[in-house]
Amino acid sequence: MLKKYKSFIKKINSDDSIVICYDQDGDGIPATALMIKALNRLHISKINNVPFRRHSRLEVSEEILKYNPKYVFILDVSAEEYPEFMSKLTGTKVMIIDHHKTDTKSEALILKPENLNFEKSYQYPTVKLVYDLMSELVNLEDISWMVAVGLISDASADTWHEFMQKIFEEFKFKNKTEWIDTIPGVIAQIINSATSVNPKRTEEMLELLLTKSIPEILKSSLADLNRDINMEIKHVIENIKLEKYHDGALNIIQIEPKYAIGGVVSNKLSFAERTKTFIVMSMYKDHVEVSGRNQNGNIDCSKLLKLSVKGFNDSNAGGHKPAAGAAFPLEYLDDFKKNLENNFLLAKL
Ligand SMILES: [Mn+2]
Repeated sequence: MLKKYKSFIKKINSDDSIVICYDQDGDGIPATALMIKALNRLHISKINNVPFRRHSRLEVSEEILKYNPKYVFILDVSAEEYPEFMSKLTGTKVMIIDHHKTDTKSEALILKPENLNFEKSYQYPTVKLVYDLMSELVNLEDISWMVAVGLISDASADTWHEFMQKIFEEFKFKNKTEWIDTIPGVIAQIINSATSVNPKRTEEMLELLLTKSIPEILKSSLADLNRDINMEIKHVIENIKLEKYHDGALNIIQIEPKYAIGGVVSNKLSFAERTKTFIVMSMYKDHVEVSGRNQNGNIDCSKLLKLSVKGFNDSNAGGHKPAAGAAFPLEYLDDFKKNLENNFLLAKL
Protein backbone atom coordinates (compact mmCIF):
# COMPACT_ATOMS: atom_id res chain seq x y z
CA MET A 1 0.00 0.00 0.00
CA LEU A 2 1.35 3.42 -0.91
CA LYS A 3 3.13 5.20 1.92
CA LYS A 4 1.21 8.48 1.82
CA TYR A 5 -2.04 6.80 2.92
CA LYS A 6 -0.44 5.09 5.88
CA SER A 7 1.37 8.21 7.02
CA PHE A 8 -1.93 10.14 6.92
CA ILE A 9 -3.34 7.68 9.47
CA LYS A 10 -0.16 7.53 11.54
CA LYS A 11 -0.25 11.30 12.10
CA ILE A 12 -3.62 11.10 13.89
CA ASN A 13 -3.30 11.60 17.67
CA SER A 14 -5.56 9.79 20.10
CA ASP A 15 -7.28 13.02 21.18
CA ASP A 16 -7.92 14.25 17.62
CA SER A 17 -11.54 14.56 16.61
CA ILE A 18 -12.54 12.50 13.57
CA VAL A 19 -15.66 12.42 11.42
CA ILE A 20 -16.41 9.57 9.05
CA CYS A 21 -18.86 10.46 6.30
CA TYR A 22 -20.04 7.38 4.42
CA ASP A 23 -22.30 6.03 1.73
CA GLN A 24 -25.40 4.35 3.13
CA ASP A 25 -25.14 0.95 1.50
CA GLY A 26 -23.79 -2.58 1.78
CA ASP A 27 -20.24 -1.43 1.08
CA GLY A 28 -20.11 1.96 2.80
CA ILE A 29 -21.61 0.77 6.10
CA PRO A 30 -19.28 -2.21 6.75
CA ALA A 31 -16.38 -0.04 5.52
CA THR A 32 -17.28 2.47 8.23
CA ALA A 33 -17.63 -0.18 10.93
CA LEU A 34 -14.23 -1.59 9.99
CA MET A 35 -12.63 1.88 9.93
CA ILE A 36 -14.00 2.73 13.38
CA LYS A 37 -12.80 -0.58 14.82
CA ALA A 38 -9.36 -0.15 13.23
CA LEU A 39 -9.01 3.41 14.55
CA ASN A 40 -10.16 2.31 18.01
CA ARG A 41 -7.45 -0.35 18.00
CA LEU A 42 -4.97 2.45 17.24
CA HIS A 43 -6.35 4.20 20.38
CA ILE A 44 -8.26 6.78 18.39
CA SER A 45 -11.78 7.02 19.75
CA LYS A 46 -13.15 10.55 19.28
CA ILE A 47 -15.04 9.45 16.17
CA ASN A 48 -18.41 10.68 14.90
CA ASN A 49 -20.27 9.40 11.85
CA VAL A 50 -22.33 11.30 9.32
CA PRO A 51 -24.20 9.35 6.63
CA PHE A 52 -23.78 10.97 3.21
CA ARG A 53 -26.92 12.16 1.44
CA ARG A 54 -26.28 13.00 -2.19
CA HIS A 55 -29.18 15.42 -2.43
CA SER A 56 -28.47 17.31 0.81
CA ARG A 57 -24.74 17.77 0.55
CA LEU A 58 -24.74 21.22 2.13
CA GLU A 59 -26.51 19.87 5.22
CA VAL A 60 -24.11 16.93 5.32
CA SER A 61 -21.10 19.26 5.31
CA GLU A 62 -22.67 21.34 8.10
CA GLU A 63 -23.31 18.23 10.12
CA ILE A 64 -19.67 17.18 9.70
CA LEU A 65 -18.36 20.60 10.78
CA LYS A 66 -20.62 20.62 13.84
CA TYR A 67 -18.25 18.06 15.38
CA ASN A 68 -15.30 20.37 14.74
CA PRO A 69 -13.18 17.56 13.30
CA LYS A 70 -9.47 17.70 12.64
CA TYR A 71 -9.73 14.74 10.28
CA VAL A 72 -12.54 13.76 7.93
CA PHE A 73 -12.73 10.38 6.22
CA ILE A 74 -15.14 10.07 3.33
CA LEU A 75 -15.93 6.44 2.55
CA ASP A 76 -17.51 5.03 -0.61
CA VAL A 77 -18.48 8.47 -1.95
CA SER A 78 -16.68 10.11 -4.88
CA ALA A 79 -16.71 13.41 -2.99
CA GLU A 80 -14.13 14.94 -5.34
CA GLU A 81 -17.00 15.31 -7.79
CA TYR A 82 -18.68 17.81 -5.46
CA PRO A 83 -16.34 20.83 -5.20
CA GLU A 84 -18.88 22.90 -3.25
CA PHE A 85 -19.09 20.10 -0.67
CA MET A 86 -15.32 19.67 -0.49
CA SER A 87 -14.75 23.44 -0.15
CA LYS A 88 -16.69 23.38 3.15
CA LEU A 89 -14.11 20.97 4.55
CA THR A 90 -10.97 22.97 3.73
CA GLY A 91 -10.24 23.60 7.43
CA THR A 92 -9.93 19.85 8.02
CA LYS A 93 -7.62 17.11 6.79
CA VAL A 94 -9.61 15.00 4.38
CA MET A 95 -9.03 11.51 3.05
CA ILE A 96 -11.40 9.96 0.54
CA ILE A 97 -11.47 6.17 0.28
CA ASP A 98 -13.69 5.20 -2.60
CA HIS A 99 -14.00 2.98 -5.68
CA HIS A 100 -16.10 5.08 -8.06
CA LYS A 101 -14.17 6.08 -11.16
CA THR A 102 -14.03 9.83 -11.81
CA ASP A 103 -11.65 12.05 -13.72
CA THR A 104 -11.88 14.85 -11.20
CA LYS A 105 -8.70 16.18 -9.64
CA SER A 106 -8.81 17.21 -5.99
CA GLU A 107 -6.59 18.66 -3.27
CA ALA A 108 -7.75 15.94 -0.88
CA LEU A 109 -5.89 12.68 -0.39
CA ILE A 110 -7.79 10.07 -2.37
CA LEU A 111 -7.38 6.30 -2.20
CA LYS A 112 -8.95 4.55 -5.19
CA PRO A 113 -8.30 1.08 -6.64
CA GLU A 114 -6.53 2.81 -9.55
CA ASN A 115 -3.88 4.05 -7.10
CA LEU A 116 -3.13 0.38 -6.39
CA ASN A 117 -2.98 -0.36 -10.12
CA PHE A 118 -6.30 -2.18 -9.96
CA GLU A 119 -8.26 -1.46 -13.13
CA LYS A 120 -11.81 -2.77 -12.56
CA SER A 121 -12.48 -0.37 -9.71
CA TYR A 122 -16.06 -1.50 -9.14
CA GLN A 123 -14.63 -4.93 -8.19
CA TYR A 124 -12.56 -3.40 -5.38
CA PRO A 125 -15.16 -2.09 -2.94
CA THR A 126 -14.38 0.49 -0.30
CA VAL A 127 -14.57 -2.01 2.55
CA LYS A 128 -11.68 -3.96 0.96
CA LEU A 129 -9.66 -0.77 0.46
CA VAL A 130 -10.20 0.12 4.14
CA TYR A 131 -9.25 -3.40 5.20
CA ASP A 132 -6.12 -3.52 3.04
CA LEU A 133 -4.96 -0.09 4.21
CA MET A 134 -5.71 -0.48 7.92
CA SER A 135 -4.43 -4.07 8.09
CA GLU A 136 -0.96 -2.67 7.47
CA LEU A 137 -1.29 -0.76 10.75
CA VAL A 138 -3.33 -3.09 12.95
CA ASN A 139 -4.58 -6.68 12.88
CA LEU A 140 -8.20 -6.91 11.70
CA GLU A 141 -8.44 -10.62 10.88
CA ASP A 142 -11.03 -11.28 13.61
CA ILE A 143 -13.44 -8.87 11.88
CA SER A 144 -12.50 -9.69 8.29
CA TRP A 145 -16.01 -11.17 7.82
CA MET A 146 -17.21 -7.58 7.39
CA VAL A 147 -15.15 -7.42 4.19
CA ALA A 148 -16.94 -10.52 2.92
CA VAL A 149 -20.25 -8.72 3.57
CA GLY A 150 -19.17 -5.72 1.46
CA LEU A 151 -17.70 -7.85 -1.32
CA ILE A 152 -20.94 -9.82 -1.61
CA SER A 153 -23.04 -6.66 -1.47
CA ASP A 154 -21.04 -5.07 -4.32
CA ALA A 155 -21.04 -8.32 -6.37
CA SER A 156 -17.23 -8.63 -6.15
CA ALA A 157 -16.83 -11.83 -4.14
CA ASP A 158 -15.71 -13.93 -7.14
CA THR A 159 -12.86 -11.52 -7.86
CA TRP A 160 -11.45 -12.21 -4.38
CA HIS A 161 -12.00 -15.93 -4.29
CA GLU A 162 -9.00 -16.93 -2.20
CA PHE A 163 -9.64 -14.16 0.29
CA MET A 164 -13.29 -15.23 0.57
CA GLN A 165 -12.31 -18.86 1.07
CA LYS A 166 -9.98 -17.90 3.90
CA ILE A 167 -12.77 -15.97 5.61
CA PHE A 168 -15.25 -18.83 5.14
CA GLU A 169 -12.78 -21.27 6.73
CA GLU A 170 -11.88 -18.92 9.56
CA PHE A 171 -15.49 -18.19 10.58
CA LYS A 172 -16.87 -21.60 9.58
CA PHE A 173 -19.41 -20.13 7.16
CA LYS A 174 -21.10 -22.75 4.99
CA ASN A 175 -20.75 -22.43 1.22
CA LYS A 176 -23.95 -22.02 -0.79
CA THR A 177 -24.66 -21.88 -4.53
CA GLU A 178 -25.18 -18.13 -4.28
CA TRP A 179 -23.00 -15.84 -2.15
CA ILE A 180 -26.10 -13.94 -1.09
CA ASP A 181 -27.46 -17.03 0.75
CA THR A 182 -24.34 -17.47 2.91
CA ILE A 183 -24.09 -15.90 6.37
CA PRO A 184 -22.13 -12.80 5.25
CA GLY A 185 -24.53 -12.68 2.28
CA VAL A 186 -27.54 -12.54 4.59
CA ILE A 187 -25.85 -9.76 6.58
CA ALA A 188 -25.33 -7.92 3.27
CA GLN A 189 -29.05 -8.39 2.60
CA ILE A 190 -29.90 -7.02 6.05
CA ILE A 191 -27.80 -3.92 5.42
CA ASN A 192 -29.42 -3.35 2.06
CA SER A 193 -32.85 -3.78 3.63
CA ALA A 194 -31.99 -1.33 6.42
CA THR A 195 -31.16 1.30 3.82
CA SER A 196 -34.11 0.67 1.53
CA VAL A 197 -36.76 1.88 3.97
CA ASN A 198 -37.79 5.44 4.50
CA PRO A 199 -36.39 6.74 6.82
CA LYS A 200 -33.28 4.63 6.37
CA ARG A 201 -32.16 2.64 9.41
CA THR A 202 -28.48 3.19 8.66
CA GLU A 203 -27.28 4.18 12.10
CA GLU A 204 -29.05 1.24 13.73
CA MET A 205 -27.30 -1.05 11.22
CA LEU A 206 -23.89 0.49 11.87
CA GLU A 207 -24.47 0.08 15.62
CA LEU A 208 -25.26 -3.63 15.09
CA LEU A 209 -21.99 -4.16 13.21
CA LEU A 210 -20.04 -2.32 15.88
CA THR A 211 -21.54 -3.91 18.98
CA LYS A 212 -23.26 -7.21 18.15
CA SER A 213 -22.08 -10.70 17.28
CA ILE A 214 -23.00 -12.38 13.99
CA PRO A 215 -25.77 -14.55 15.61
CA GLU A 216 -27.21 -11.43 17.28
CA ILE A 217 -27.25 -9.54 13.96
CA LEU A 218 -29.08 -12.49 12.36
CA LYS A 219 -31.74 -12.30 15.10
CA SER A 220 -32.10 -8.50 15.13
CA SER A 221 -35.22 -6.57 14.17
CA LEU A 222 -33.41 -5.49 11.00
CA ALA A 223 -33.18 -9.19 10.11
CA ASP A 224 -36.99 -9.34 10.49
CA LEU A 225 -37.31 -6.33 8.21
CA ASN A 226 -35.11 -8.12 5.67
CA ARG A 227 -37.39 -11.17 5.67
CA ASP A 228 -40.39 -8.92 5.10
CA ILE A 229 -38.68 -7.16 2.20
CA ASN A 230 -37.62 -10.49 0.67
CA MET A 231 -41.28 -11.51 0.57
CA GLU A 232 -42.05 -8.29 -1.29
CA ILE A 233 -39.17 -8.88 -3.75
CA LYS A 234 -40.42 -12.41 -4.43
CA HIS A 235 -43.90 -11.05 -5.08
CA VAL A 236 -42.60 -8.35 -7.48
CA ILE A 237 -40.36 -10.78 -9.42
CA GLU A 238 -43.18 -13.31 -9.78
CA ASN A 239 -45.47 -10.66 -11.27
CA ILE A 240 -42.94 -8.84 -13.41
CA LYS A 241 -43.91 -7.34 -16.79
CA LEU A 242 -41.06 -6.68 -19.23
CA GLU A 243 -41.23 -4.07 -22.00
CA LYS A 244 -38.75 -5.40 -24.55
CA TYR A 245 -36.71 -3.31 -27.01
CA HIS A 246 -33.84 -4.07 -29.39
CA ASP A 247 -34.89 -7.72 -29.78
CA GLY A 248 -35.08 -8.23 -26.04
CA ALA A 249 -31.57 -6.90 -25.33
CA LEU A 250 -33.12 -3.94 -23.51
CA ASN A 251 -35.82 -4.62 -20.93
CA ILE A 252 -37.75 -1.90 -19.15
CA ILE A 253 -39.73 -2.71 -16.03
CA GLN A 254 -42.09 -0.47 -14.06
CA ILE A 255 -42.79 -1.33 -10.42
CA GLU A 256 -44.63 0.31 -7.54
CA PRO A 257 -42.89 -1.20 -4.53
CA LYS A 258 -43.69 -0.77 -0.86
CA TYR A 259 -39.93 -0.70 -0.13
CA ALA A 260 -37.06 0.66 -2.24
CA ILE A 261 -36.25 -2.69 -3.85
CA GLY A 262 -35.48 -1.55 -7.41
CA GLY A 263 -31.76 -2.28 -7.02
CA VAL A 264 -32.31 -5.81 -5.74
CA VAL A 265 -34.92 -6.60 -8.38
CA SER A 266 -32.62 -5.38 -11.18
CA ASN A 267 -29.74 -7.39 -9.69
CA LYS A 268 -31.79 -10.57 -9.61
CA LEU A 269 -33.07 -10.15 -13.17
CA SER A 270 -29.65 -9.27 -14.56
CA PHE A 271 -27.78 -12.12 -12.90
CA ALA A 272 -30.39 -14.56 -14.22
CA GLU A 273 -29.86 -13.26 -17.80
CA ARG A 274 -26.41 -11.75 -17.92
CA THR A 275 -26.35 -10.72 -21.59
CA LYS A 276 -29.45 -8.56 -21.28
CA THR A 277 -29.85 -5.05 -19.94
CA PHE A 278 -32.53 -4.42 -17.31
CA ILE A 279 -33.85 -0.99 -16.42
CA VAL A 280 -36.10 -1.13 -13.36
CA MET A 281 -38.14 1.99 -12.75
CA SER A 282 -39.61 2.39 -9.27
CA MET A 283 -42.59 4.70 -9.44
CA TYR A 284 -43.14 7.18 -6.63
CA LYS A 285 -45.77 9.89 -6.18
CA ASP A 286 -43.86 12.59 -8.08
CA HIS A 287 -40.64 11.01 -9.27
CA VAL A 288 -39.08 7.86 -10.70
CA GLU A 289 -36.01 6.05 -9.37
CA VAL A 290 -34.10 3.90 -11.81
CA SER A 291 -31.74 0.92 -11.43
CA GLY A 292 -29.92 -0.16 -14.57
CA ARG A 293 -28.00 -3.42 -14.80
CA ASN A 294 -25.98 -5.30 -17.40
CA GLN A 295 -23.75 -8.03 -16.03
CA ASN A 296 -21.71 -9.18 -19.01
CA GLY A 297 -20.29 -5.76 -19.75
CA ASN A 298 -21.53 -5.08 -23.27
CA ILE A 299 -23.55 -2.04 -22.23
CA ASP A 300 -22.34 0.89 -20.12
CA CYS A 301 -25.37 1.39 -17.84
CA SER A 302 -23.98 4.58 -16.35
CA LYS A 303 -23.61 6.12 -19.82
CA LEU A 304 -27.03 4.88 -20.91
CA LEU A 305 -28.76 6.45 -17.91
CA LYS A 306 -26.76 9.68 -18.10
CA LEU A 307 -27.66 10.09 -21.79
CA SER A 308 -31.30 9.26 -21.09
CA VAL A 309 -31.91 11.94 -18.42
CA LYS A 310 -30.03 14.61 -20.37
CA GLY A 311 -31.93 17.90 -20.28
CA PHE A 312 -34.36 16.81 -17.54
CA ASN A 313 -34.69 19.28 -14.64
CA ASP A 314 -34.05 17.90 -11.12
CA SER A 315 -32.59 14.68 -12.47
CA ASN A 316 -29.43 12.74 -11.79
CA ALA A 317 -27.68 9.64 -13.07
CA GLY A 318 -24.44 7.83 -12.39
CA GLY A 319 -22.72 4.72 -11.10
CA HIS A 320 -20.67 1.96 -12.65
CA LYS A 321 -20.76 0.31 -16.08
CA PRO A 322 -22.59 -2.88 -14.93
CA ALA A 323 -24.75 -1.13 -12.33
CA ALA A 324 -26.04 2.42 -12.36
CA GLY A 325 -28.88 4.51 -11.00
CA ALA A 326 -30.88 7.56 -11.94
CA ALA A 327 -33.82 9.65 -10.74
CA PHE A 328 -36.09 12.16 -12.44
CA PRO A 329 -39.50 13.85 -12.02
CA LEU A 330 -42.51 11.77 -13.10
CA GLU A 331 -43.42 14.14 -15.96
CA TYR A 332 -40.41 12.87 -17.97
CA LEU A 333 -41.43 9.20 -17.84
CA ASP A 334 -42.36 8.83 -21.54
CA ASP A 335 -39.34 10.85 -22.70
CA PHE A 336 -37.05 8.73 -20.55
CA LYS A 337 -38.31 5.49 -22.05
CA LYS A 338 -37.89 6.84 -25.58
CA ASN A 339 -34.38 8.04 -24.70
CA LEU A 340 -33.43 4.61 -23.38
CA GLU A 341 -34.45 3.00 -26.64
CA ASN A 342 -32.70 5.65 -28.74
CA ASN A 343 -29.48 5.78 -26.70
CA PHE A 344 -29.12 2.04 -26.16
CA LEU A 345 -26.71 1.43 -29.03
CA LEU A 346 -24.62 4.48 -28.05
CA ALA A 347 -23.93 2.85 -24.68
CA LYS A 348 -22.54 -0.31 -26.29
CA LEU A 349 -19.00 -1.17 -25.23
MN1 LIG B 1 -21.63 2.38 -2.22
